[in-house]
Amino acid sequence: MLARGNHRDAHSANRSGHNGRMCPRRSLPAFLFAACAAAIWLPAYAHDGSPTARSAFDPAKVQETSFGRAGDPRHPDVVIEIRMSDSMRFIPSAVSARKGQTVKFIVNNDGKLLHEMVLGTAQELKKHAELMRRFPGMKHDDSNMAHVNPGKTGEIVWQFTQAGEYAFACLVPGHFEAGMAGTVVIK
Ligand SMILES: [Cu+2]
Repeated sequence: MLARGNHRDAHSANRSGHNGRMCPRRSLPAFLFAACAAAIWLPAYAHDGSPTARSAFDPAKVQETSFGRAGDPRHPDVVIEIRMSDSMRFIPSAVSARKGQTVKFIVNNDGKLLHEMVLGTAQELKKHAELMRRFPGMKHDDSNMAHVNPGKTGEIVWQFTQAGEYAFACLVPGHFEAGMAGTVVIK
């Protein structure tokens, strides 16, 4: 385990005491759904959602989910580069890693449209996509996703704590439906 005091000290030195985008609502268990619902019903959710705050990893606030948890960006075991394009595909669309590994996904947007990579279980992603269809303007953000503007690069650092087959998708309305999805196999 990390020495929490040391971590916090390093943290505040780097970030001038900004406590990042951590939001109490993240502690809800069904967090994919919760993040979306919170964004719809509680507009204040987006108040601290600056993209740079994503780097504020705090092990004390990491939530275990059915497909793992946010990983420490300073200690990835594997780096996987993923490209997104307006052909509504991820390249590669199938990736794998081993149980327990922290994977840093470097996500490039080669297109002219906004794309995003959202990690989850196939079932959760489907539910989330349905919400995005019903509320196209809604904001959603969490450590299992990266919204990437055209020509830019984003990242997700995720620790897969259990073996299984997981998924990722672009949930910009219409994109998932057009086939913009992939799989992550954890052995
Ligand atoms: Cu997309």
